[in-house]
Amino acid sequence: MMKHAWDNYRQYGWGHNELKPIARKGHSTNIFGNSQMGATIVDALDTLYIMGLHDEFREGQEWIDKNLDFSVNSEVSVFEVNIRFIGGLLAAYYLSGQEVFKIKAVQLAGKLLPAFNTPTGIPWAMVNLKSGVGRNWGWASAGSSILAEFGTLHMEFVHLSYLTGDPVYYNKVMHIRKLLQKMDRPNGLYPNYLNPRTGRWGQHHTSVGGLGDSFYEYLLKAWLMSDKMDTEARKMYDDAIEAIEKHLIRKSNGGLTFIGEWKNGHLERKMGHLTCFAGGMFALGADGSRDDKAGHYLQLGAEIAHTCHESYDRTTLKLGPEAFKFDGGVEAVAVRQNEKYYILRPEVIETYWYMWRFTHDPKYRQWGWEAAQAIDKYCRVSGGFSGVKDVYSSSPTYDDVQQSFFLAETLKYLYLLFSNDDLLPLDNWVFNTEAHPLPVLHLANTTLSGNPAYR
Ligand code: DMJ
Repeated sequence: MMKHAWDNYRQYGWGHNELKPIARKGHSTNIFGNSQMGATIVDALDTLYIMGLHDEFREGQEWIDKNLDFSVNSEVSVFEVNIRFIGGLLAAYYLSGQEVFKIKAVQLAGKLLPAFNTPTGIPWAMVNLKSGVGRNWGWASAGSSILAEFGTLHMEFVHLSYLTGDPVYYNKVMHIRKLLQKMDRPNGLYPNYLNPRTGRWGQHHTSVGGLGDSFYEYLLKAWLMSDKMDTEARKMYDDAIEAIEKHLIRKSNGGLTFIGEWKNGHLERKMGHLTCFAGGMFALGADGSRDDKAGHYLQLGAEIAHTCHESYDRTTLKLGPEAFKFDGGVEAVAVRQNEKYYILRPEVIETYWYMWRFTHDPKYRQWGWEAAQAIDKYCRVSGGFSGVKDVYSSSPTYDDVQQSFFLAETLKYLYLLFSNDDLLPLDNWVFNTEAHPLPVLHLANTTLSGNPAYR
């Protein structure tokens, strides 16, 4: 599947950000501005490496060396460029030892820094790579920045300081953390929107899915990647998860555990495909949890994995919808037409993989295999892999996009699910939110905040 996705991108979309596998041409979305930065190449590199596809890896490396240029007049998403490009380049560097990836990651990070020039230091969602001018998405509440965007920079930025000896990156993300720590949180929950001019929350919507998700993930992973030294991050994670469990996690009438969303003063009993990553997060955070509740969090992870599997199993294609409800007799099923699509997302398989690593219960491999077969049957087209618009329809129509995260995440997690645990052991590697593995840093005797001589 990886070969099919890569070869077709190589043939029809090379250098573009993504591939349209049916039209057989390049594709891009507004997260990459009008740039042609080879997002699929950068996102796929470490997967190619891990799978032993070394010729393909070298092709990608050559393209990056010769063509990847960040001085383009293009307005890109700071978050997406960070998780896909900086995360992808850093992982490729750590795995292969090739300097070019580190050099490019640092160049690109320099281009993102102007986004932090706001009255509060909370970055804009978008920045023009040439002019450095930043702004926020027009649709975000009251000109706000998004929690899952400005809160998902920590891992990559700490690694950048570690690798360069320049504390600037570390200082930027620690400033965000300090600011968040000082703020009041309604019911202990973090709202999704924060205004970077005033430092005040926008609408009090809270989500463990889109707009919130990877902020929580990075609190846990900040602790893990610091070799468990960053106890401040662990505490923030524990506090947040306790509030989430109290206010957002419920059991449906049919006994399915789900994570709802807080909106306009009430709990919306709807869960997104994106939210399904949380099963893996709970399992990953079980060890080291407060009050020795490891068993509880592993169980919660298993329950979320089960619910998300049900969301796949209750469809015609055996692929999960974008969002599903637990309301009025409906359980784990999408209701609105515009929530029935599957765009090659990884979160459910990601959770299967973490659950597999922590329990070795064979059902997770079985569920992963079901998903792999369904993707191969319904999303494979002759020019690559495409998302489908309705997982309940027996004659699906395609969206004609091969997302870069399909190669970065979905196929990587599937491959890892059927590999031995000594391939990227979780004691040594922490995966960023785009599934790019970064090594645990042993920083006990060093400081990242002003001592440039630590490496
Ligand atoms: C990926 O880019 C990342 O996993 C991100 O955290 C959420 N969305 C997509 C995949 O669905």
